[in-house]
Amino acid sequence: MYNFLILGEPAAGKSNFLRMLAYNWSLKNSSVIQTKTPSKLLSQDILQGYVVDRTQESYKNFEWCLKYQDKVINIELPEYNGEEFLALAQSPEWSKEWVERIEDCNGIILVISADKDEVYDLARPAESQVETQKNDKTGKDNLINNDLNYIAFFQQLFCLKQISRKTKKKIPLLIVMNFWDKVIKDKIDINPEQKLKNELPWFYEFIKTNWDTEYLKIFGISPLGDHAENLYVKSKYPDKPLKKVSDAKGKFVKSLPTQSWVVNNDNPQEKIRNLSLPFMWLFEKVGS
Ligand SMILES: Nc1nc2c(ncn2[C@@H]2O[C@H](COP(=O)(O)OP(=O)(O)OP(=O)(O)O)[C@@H](O)[C@H]2O)c(=O)[nH]1
Ligand SMILES: [Mg+2]
Repeated sequence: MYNFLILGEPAAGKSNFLRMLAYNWSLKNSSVIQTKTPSKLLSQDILQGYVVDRTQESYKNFEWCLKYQDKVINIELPEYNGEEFLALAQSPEWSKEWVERIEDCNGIILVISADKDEVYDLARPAESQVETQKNDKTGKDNLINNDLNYIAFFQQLFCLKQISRKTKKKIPLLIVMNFWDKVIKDKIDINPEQKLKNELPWFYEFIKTNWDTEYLKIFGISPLGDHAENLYVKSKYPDKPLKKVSDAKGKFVKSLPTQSWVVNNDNPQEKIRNLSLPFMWLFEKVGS
């Protein structure tokens, strides 16, 4: 059994990513097949074209039984509200539970919004999603604090996992830059690694210097795909949806298997319609 930790701030898109994985892994021609899925993660809402709402529940682990290249892989992945991660990153004192979670984990998935300015708009109650306004950036302070939060978190993790410059442990760290559909729509010519460097420059340098490069991988992902921005949480779906909103929902549902995609650093414009790709890397690293 592998214990993977999924880390991400509130509204980083963890839950929708997990739901789309659960859906993709239920498809016959998927590279990764699940033999048992946590039922909570097989979301009816997604199948009907609704986004999964922000998580209210506290930390809970879910066990997935998977098959990849004829090998059985059982993994545990948690679901929780991202506030918990934020609180952890901002506090030097970790609860016993979190210390154990860190000690037990064999791999880490860090979900980061590739669209920082708007992430806090998404974090607001979904009503305001109709017109996603740009944050009137209150200086660069946010960014700096953000960097320090991530660095502080990984510093603690290094202590708990006994990682030092001399004794680097080989724990795979997968960083996914989420909402890549927005990056492509904005025609920003950048790859996921450069994006991470732009968003979190101190953290980027920190992690590049201190993590074993063989065990670090950065992808861009769009679990909800090209229609994401016009999809709604079920309870917030407008009574009289605009045409683009009802169209998006219809198109999303009609070809659900091809909605999610991933990009790599070599060719960040090419949408690879295989959401398993980051996990395949993780499975290979964790088994090696
Ligand atoms: N553009 C785009 N937006 C997305 C995508 N996936 C999720 N979102 C948006 O991001 C919001 C937050 O996603 P969640 O999956 O709830 O985020 P989370 O990390 O689970 O948040 P917490 O549960 O609060 O920790 C959603 O309401 C969607 O509006 C995507 O692939 N593309
Ligand atoms: Mg969530």
